[in-house]
Amino acid sequence: MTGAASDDLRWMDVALALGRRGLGQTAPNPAVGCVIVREGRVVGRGRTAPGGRPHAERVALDLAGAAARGGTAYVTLEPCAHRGATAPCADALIEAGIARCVLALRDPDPRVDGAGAARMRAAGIEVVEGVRAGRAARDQAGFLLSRTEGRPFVTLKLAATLDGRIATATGESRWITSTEARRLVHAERARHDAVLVGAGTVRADDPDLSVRGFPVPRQPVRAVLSRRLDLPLGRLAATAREVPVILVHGEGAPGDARTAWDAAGAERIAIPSPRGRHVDPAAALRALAGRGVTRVLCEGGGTLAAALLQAGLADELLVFGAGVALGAEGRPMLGALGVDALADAPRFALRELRPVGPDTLARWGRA
Ligand code: AOF
Ligand code: ZN
Repeated sequence: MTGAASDDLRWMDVALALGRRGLGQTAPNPAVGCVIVREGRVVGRGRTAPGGRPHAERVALDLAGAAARGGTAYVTLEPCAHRGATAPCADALIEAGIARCVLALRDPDPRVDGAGAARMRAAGIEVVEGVRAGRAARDQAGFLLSRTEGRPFVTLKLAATLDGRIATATGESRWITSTEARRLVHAERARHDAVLVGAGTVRADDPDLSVRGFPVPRQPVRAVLSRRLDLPLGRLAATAREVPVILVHGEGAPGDARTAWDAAGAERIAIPSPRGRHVDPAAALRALAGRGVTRVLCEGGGTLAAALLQAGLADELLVFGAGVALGAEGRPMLGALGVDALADAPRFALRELRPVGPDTLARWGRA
């Protein structure tokens, strides 16, 4: 590998690390990172601001000022070519006198889609594309999926005993995993745009689903799937005006439940749910994407988790394991999957395995 190429990889890694810090904060916009380097020195750096604007390049250019002239900009996504509230980033880079632009991914947004790179080339900037494209695509999978497939990236969180149980036969489940594991769940919530649960979890746990324990610029939306909207007005209703609650329910949900949740300040999306007992998770995810959600952390319960797995909608699994055994009488972490042949079983590849306090955390990606 040439010196220049290895420098490009190194600086792109810095830009990627910066961009990742914005995950969960920028939707519906992507979490982009940008580093501006001149003569081997960083003169500007930035990431997409919470809320999605200003864009990463704007932040980095403002920091660099005149020092950007003649420099190289490393950007994890193609700079935009469309006029939003401010001038397009491609134009801003040209104006600042950037000599070279290294980017990881093309922006699939139809307003950009190659136009940012083309505009910079036409202005005489040397543009290098595809550097660390794989890593960038993994980091920005939520934005890419929402633009290309109209659905968010889905992380499925599971926490279970050695034998895959989540509660005793009597339903006792607090606390199987450690405080360390639970703290990590809050950090994961902060990296997603929405936390999603099924109606059964709301009925059983009356969860709050917000990020607690450290400050976040933006709390994730709390989303619940409930065909009949037969949910107790607990913690979610009490706090719906502070942190958004979106209820995705069937068109047949009764009027009094709708009125009660509307009065609490929750948002509702009614979708057709003709077959079966549950809201179709694919339709629900599309509805959430339509509300600007690009990354979803599903925290259960077992029925929704199984439905997502069955529909091939779980992109990443986050499995916490506790050193506890509950045996066959314990409640299983997944509902029925309808798998007869091993060849039909959902399969994942291990991405990360580490201890978290006395527990383990395994991160699994698509095989
Ligand atoms: C960039 N740098 O940091 C981000 C970009 O609504 P707007 O005007 O903010 O534009 C949103 C679009 O801009 C979004 O769909 C994506 O294509 C791009 N996001 N582009 O150059 C950034 N966040
Ligand atoms: Zn931009």
